[in-house]
Formats: sequence, structure tokens, C-alpha cells
Amino acid sequence: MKIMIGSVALELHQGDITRLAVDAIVNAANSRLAGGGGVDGAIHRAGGPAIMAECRAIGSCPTGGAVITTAGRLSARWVIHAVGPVYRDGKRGEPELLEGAYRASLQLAGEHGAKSIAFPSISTGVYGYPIEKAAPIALAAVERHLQEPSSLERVVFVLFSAADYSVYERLLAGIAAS
Ligand code: AR6
Repeated sequence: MKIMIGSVALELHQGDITRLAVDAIVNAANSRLAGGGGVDGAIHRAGGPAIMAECRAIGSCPTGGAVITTAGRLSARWVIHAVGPVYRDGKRGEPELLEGAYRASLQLAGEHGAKSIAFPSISTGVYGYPIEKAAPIALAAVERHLQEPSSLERVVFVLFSAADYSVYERLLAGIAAS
């Protein structure tokens, strides 16, 4: 599915984010930048050890922030390692921290002149953020970013499951109709 926000294409894909041909792939990382399972494991596996070497040199990233590295063997130019919150009850700053992770990623992409970026659904796997709550935050962060001039021409959300895809599909249909 694809809609336009001004001149920027907002697309949904279902599948593996490491296969996307975009300038910047966003990773759902942890604050130690230590690698792990889920999308983090997939990105480091596909991209090779150069990405982890850069992560080690950077050291860490606060929750709600993001850092950027090159992308090793991936076809992308950069990996943006975004650190979303662990979801507990939604009353411990989780929405603001999740929004911050998206905002910091978009800002880094813009600073590097990226024309395209692909996001996974940050925090909704191991970190337990309910996708129905997380998806509107992700989309609002993108919409807000695109209200200002940006290098981005294409923003892709890559959802691993059909159920997650349909959550995003419903929200995008709402944006397209508004
Ligand atoms: N492509 C796209 N999406 C994927 C892929 C993939 N290859 N693999 C998994 N997903 P998660 P989090 C989806 O757990 O919740 C790691 O260990 C997955 O189905 O990867 O932010 C880190 O090191 C889910 O919808 O990230 C951290 O310690 C989404 O990506 C911690 O997990 C995010 O799930 C971060 O947890």
C-alpha cells in the first residue's frame, strides 16, 4: 500500500527489512547497541560485522534516541539504530520515548541527506509495545517530520506479520481519507 503525504511517498511492505532497497534502514536496537534478536539480529546478520564494530565505537544510545552507522553488506547506505522503550503500562513515558526514537531517526536521515528510509515496528516485539498503540505514534512522527522541508522522498514501514501490516493499513487508509 502507498499513499502520498505532499510529495513524499509513504509505503507499507510486509517482510524482511534487510531486503529493502532504501538509503537508510532503521534498526530496533537496545541502548547498549549490543545486538540481539528480532530485527536487530537480522540486520547484523545480513549486514556483517562492520556494523557492530561501529556500534562498539559509538558505545551506547539513550532510550528514545538513535545513532547512525554505515550498513556493511546491506544495500542501504546507513543503518539508523533507534532505541525504543520497553513497554510496561504506558504511563512511564513510553509514548514520548517511542516518538523520540522515530523523531531522532528521521532527523539523522535528514542530516545525512537520505532520500528513502525504512522503519520496522520499533518496540513492538521483544519490548512488548502493543502495535495498536505504537503504530499511530510512528505515523504521527513521520507526518510531523514531513511538515518541514526534508530530504526524504520515500518512507517505508516494513511489517513482519500480516496482522501488523493490517494495523498500519487501516491507519494509512484513515490518513489518505483525511
Ligand atoms: N524485518 C522487519 N521486521 C522484523 C524483522 C525483520 N527482519 N524481524 C523482526 N521484525 P524486535 P523491539 C519485527 O523484537 O521490540 C532486540 O533483541 C518484529 O516482528 O526486533 O524494539 C534488540 O537488541 C516486531 O514487529 O524489537 C533489543 O534488545 C518488530 O520487528 C530488543 O530486541 C520489532 O521487534 C528491541 O525490541
